[in-house]
Amino acid sequence: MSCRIITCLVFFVFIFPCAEGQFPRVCTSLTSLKNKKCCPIPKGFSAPCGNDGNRGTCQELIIRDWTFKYSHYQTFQKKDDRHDWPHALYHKTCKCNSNFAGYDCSKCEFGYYGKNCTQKKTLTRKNFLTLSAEEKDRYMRYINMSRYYISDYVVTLTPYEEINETVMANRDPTAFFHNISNYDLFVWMHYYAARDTIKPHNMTRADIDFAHDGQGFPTWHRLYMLAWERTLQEIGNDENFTVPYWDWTGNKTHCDPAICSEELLGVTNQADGTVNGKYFDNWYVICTSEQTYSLTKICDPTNKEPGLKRRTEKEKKDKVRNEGYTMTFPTTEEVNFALRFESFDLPPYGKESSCNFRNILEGYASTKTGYRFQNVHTLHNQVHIVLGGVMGDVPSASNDPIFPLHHSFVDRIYEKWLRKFNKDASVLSSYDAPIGHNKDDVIVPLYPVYTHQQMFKKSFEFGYDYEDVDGNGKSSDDEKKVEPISLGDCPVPCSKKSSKSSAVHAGMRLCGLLMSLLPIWQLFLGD
Ligand SMILES: [Cu+2]
Repeated sequence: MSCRIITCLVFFVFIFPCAEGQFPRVCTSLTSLKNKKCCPIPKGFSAPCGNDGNRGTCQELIIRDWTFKYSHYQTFQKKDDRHDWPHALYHKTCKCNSNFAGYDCSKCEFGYYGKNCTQKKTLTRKNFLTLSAEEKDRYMRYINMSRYYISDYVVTLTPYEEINETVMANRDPTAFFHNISNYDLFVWMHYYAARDTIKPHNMTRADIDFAHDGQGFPTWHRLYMLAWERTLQEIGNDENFTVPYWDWTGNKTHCDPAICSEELLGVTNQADGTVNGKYFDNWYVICTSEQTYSLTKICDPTNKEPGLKRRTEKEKKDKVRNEGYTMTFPTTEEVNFALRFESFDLPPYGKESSCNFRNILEGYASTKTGYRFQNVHTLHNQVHIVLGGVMGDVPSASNDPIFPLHHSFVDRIYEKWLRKFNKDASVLSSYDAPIGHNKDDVIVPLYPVYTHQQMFKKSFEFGYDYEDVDGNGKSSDDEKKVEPISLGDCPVPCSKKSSKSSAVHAGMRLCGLLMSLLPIWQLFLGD
């Protein structure tokens, strides 16, 4: 049955107008690129950006000046296409009014609906395990459909410099842009953000990642998940659909059989690691580590490898024995440990930082001590490693449809933190985080453009909520222990309560001094 549906879909390739992505196809004509303008006329309107309907105007694209001096990672500025994205191709884009959104202002901002985008709705992301059989299947059905619906975004493997030279010589650039299915677009965007620096001169640098290993990890993935969810809503013609979350804390070494079943996310064959199931007969992967290993060119998403793999139980045991990895899923206690940290992130705002929420959640700092040590992989990272296969390789991880379920749960933890501590984007560093991760940096390569700052807001702002998380970030899986609770080996933040006692004042000053020395101390402890 599933095979018949798939075969049928293969013969009917749909052109479907959805997804946030690389570049809108409509903006890759010679005229558009020559004018450095991406201001399309939406369907049903007669002016760019739907200006005749007061939806938006074509304006100068103002993003943070990518040539400014960052305190870290300066050496590769101007040498990686992503630094100037999307400004390398477009200087003018649509700026949408009120709740209108999208590259041509034909859509609504996240959370808004209706013809005039005035209807606000809050959808609930639910626990995958508590969904009805029909709802569970719906997720897989939409994911599967998204493999066969061609996006109205296109991707390019050509350096922007070459595109611009072609355009200046009045030659048609359309051959540089490739159609891609909606699912593959999301796989490719994750790869694109996470890949190593390639250009120019075939130089590579592995420690550049626009989505991971830094302050922007939660915000990058929040936008990515919202865009992916929106795409699935459009494909399913189901505006109430939400991506469920997979609470992996209830699992030990295997993915829960209620999720990883024949009917849903597939069963791992213990002989060779291949994933089998109703939706996996024709599964394929793109941009795998083997394909991107040489690092000399951008991955070609049309190069498809059949099948999907996850780590077998034997491979898990070998990894424990040979490399000392923990091959069990993280526990509720570990999640709650991360949620004790009021500091969102600390210098150097990359994977070396200690004693902060972001790096413990991402999984580079210990869930026991709070400190970063090499080869420590916890929470988010640990789940990727235990699952293995493409999930174990950051750039190609989204090839596994379990990725959105995992990241929906990671986003739920981020949301609990936002509600618990009630912080705004002023806690984000503007200059000292890795490139692509600073407060005003653009979230590469999701288009239209959003910054990390814009994604540092509670989920209600984007029209969604999590089942069983209240307005203060509390949920049934919170720790029951009463204060004081341990922050591992990390210093306890200084008390903010004022006191007239001079001894208390002196203590607070000393505490403040020690806290300010923490980043320096971390540099010694890090690698
Ligand atoms: Cu990721």
